[in-house]
Amino acid sequence: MMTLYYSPGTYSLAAQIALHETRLAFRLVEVDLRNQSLLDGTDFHEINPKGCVPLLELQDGERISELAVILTCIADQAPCLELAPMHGTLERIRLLETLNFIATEMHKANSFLLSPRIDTTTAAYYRQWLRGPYEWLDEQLCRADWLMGHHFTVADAYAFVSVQHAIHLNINLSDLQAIDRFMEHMQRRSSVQATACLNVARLPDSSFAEKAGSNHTQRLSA
Ligand SMILES: N[C@@H](CCC(=O)N[C@@H](CS)C(=O)NCC(=O)O)C(=O)O
Repeated sequence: MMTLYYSPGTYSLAAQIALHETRLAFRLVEVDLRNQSLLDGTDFHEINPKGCVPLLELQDGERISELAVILTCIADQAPCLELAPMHGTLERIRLLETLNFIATEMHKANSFLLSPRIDTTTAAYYRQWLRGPYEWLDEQLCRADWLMGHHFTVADAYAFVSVQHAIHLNINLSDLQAIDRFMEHMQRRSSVQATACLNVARLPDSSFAEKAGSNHTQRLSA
């Protein structure tokens, strides 16, 4: 059975959604990121020297880090479901391109905004800068229901959690209607409902994330 090391309210939710999509059995192990330990006191650094979640442990004990890679790996566990296009196809390359974009342009920049050490000017700059990647996301979603076209893939799970974080961090997405529609589609998927990730209150605390009462936020916390 696969094991996912995760922390509530982090991007590891995307890996949980993808695991639910495969309908394969998996085990969740919670990590206390602040103390860098498991709940039983085990030092998390011994499991993942990077100290980051998510971390996926395969049935044979191999451990995989980096969410974009974890998502691809999860999709490959259930190839018949086409959560990722087949190896050797241009569609596969397009998926990797998209996962990498979310990882480097959205996920990382969102992480900076969660730091209590970021000053208000830099935070405002990041909030403004992050509009670019989310406008790109909106343009992609104007063309089709799902990020890679007419079929759900693991990129949608990553994008969904990225939008949740952006809303929590008070990045203004209210005019991006394709994203709005996409979030509604995602929330209807049983994999998303199974993760209980609709509870925005479980997102990490941030000194800069104002608890905005936007439509998005209300829907996410419903
Ligand atoms: N490069 C990693 C980054 C993962 C990451 O930033 N994880 C955050 C939670 S979303 C984390 O574990 N942060 C460690 C900490 O806050 O101490 C990936 O893409 O998976």
